[in-house]
Amino acid sequence: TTTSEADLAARLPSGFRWGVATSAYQIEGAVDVDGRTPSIWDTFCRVPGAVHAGDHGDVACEHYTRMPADVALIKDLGMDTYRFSVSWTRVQPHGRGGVNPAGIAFYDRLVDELLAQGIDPWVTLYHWDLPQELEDAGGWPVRDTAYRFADYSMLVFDALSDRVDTWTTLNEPWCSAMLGYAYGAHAPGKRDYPAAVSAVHHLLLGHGLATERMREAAPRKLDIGITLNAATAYPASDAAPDREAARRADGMGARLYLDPLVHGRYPADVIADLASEGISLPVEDGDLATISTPIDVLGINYYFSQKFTGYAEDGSTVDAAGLPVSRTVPLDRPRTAMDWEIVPEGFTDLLVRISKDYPGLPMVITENGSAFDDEPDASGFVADEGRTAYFTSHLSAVADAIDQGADIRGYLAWSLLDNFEWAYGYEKRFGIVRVDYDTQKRTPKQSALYLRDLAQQHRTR
Ligand code: PNW
Repeated sequence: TTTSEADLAARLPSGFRWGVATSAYQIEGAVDVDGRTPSIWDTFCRVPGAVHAGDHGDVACEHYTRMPADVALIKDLGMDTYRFSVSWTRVQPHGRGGVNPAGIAFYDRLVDELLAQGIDPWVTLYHWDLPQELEDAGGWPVRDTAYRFADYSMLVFDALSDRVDTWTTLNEPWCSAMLGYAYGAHAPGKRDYPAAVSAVHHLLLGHGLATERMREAAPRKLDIGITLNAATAYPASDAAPDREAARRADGMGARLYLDPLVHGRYPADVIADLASEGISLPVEDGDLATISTPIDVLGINYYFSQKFTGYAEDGSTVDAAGLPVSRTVPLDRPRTAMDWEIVPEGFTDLLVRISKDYPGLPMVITENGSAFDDEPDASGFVADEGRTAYFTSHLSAVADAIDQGADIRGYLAWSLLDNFEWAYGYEKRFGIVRVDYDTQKRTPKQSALYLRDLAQQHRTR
């Protein structure tokens, strides 16, 4: 209702940013035009069984050609910020060498279009689409990829930093490293845990190298940072094995990234856990100083939290390999279409915890949202009650965190459009705008109108 919208809007600080987010491979299509070459996602989508229904990003939302209308849509929805990612292989088709003028031209036009509509562009340099040629040379498990990323970042920075104020190096390095190299769920589909741990370090090193160089070259005061996906890991009980399982999950999911970024050291307990499995991080002299180059903004992507137990079904606390058990148990909450439990207080707990353990770092929610299976009516409108309620509860959770001292500067909904949801293909819909993939017609859902009203209430409160 209008009253609760006004109440919620009133709880958010002045200057709070409202926006929407997307990523290149999920929406652009046009994968073989203007010199773009394949990324690891183009390749992965061709692996039988890798992606739901054999879906791929060849066409996606045709954003590459429909960009001006999509920017007009963002404007119509009253959003002041648009976070998008740059496709590495459009800008630098071989993952090394000079800029591809036809490729960077798209982002040049996008930035101009956004500015003409009064929308702040927010660039994410890497949202998972590594050039296939760099994967063939070893990918993120090899150190050279970090240097290649920094070089690529500077090509984009040199082209757009005259007009773009806010920069994110990496989106969710946990997903790149673990889903990509350990669990095989994302490109490049590897299942090699030690390689994934090396990937973590080289992703963070790439972030640090790029951040140092962008800072050095910044033409004015810019906001540079990284985006992490994180969650609260709750122990299933006070029993030591459950608390230990939650500690391990939090270590691998959050502290392995936050500690080196903010404190310049990897967490000792996580290092020890990895060592017990015979795994080490390939750290060289000076790396941690580079990785902890100060950032201006920490992006947080939040979707769900989980509860962990250290007991197997049979009650034992070690697995067949002699390693401690760690598995999730349900919190018994309603779930989204992703089967992710809806846990708004996990969002509050996460944000308050980060603000206490890593003080002085402004945060922006760079993604938050949900997939639901709602059908459109005959006109294409989707009355997405579940997604709207998800936004309400999670924005309330953000307001709760702010009340408890967290410095949160804005909220970007995931996502502007229904899009290519990675291994789930087009089956899962996160958009606040419905996309009819037969006609490419865009229709704002109820949740989009809700966010528009909320942002409006906030501006005029
Ligand atoms: C994020 N997990 O991915 C990405 O940044 C988006 O591109 C994506 O569309 C969105 O969330 C929805 O999935 C995640 O398994 C993928 O915890 C997986 C996880 C978290 C985030």
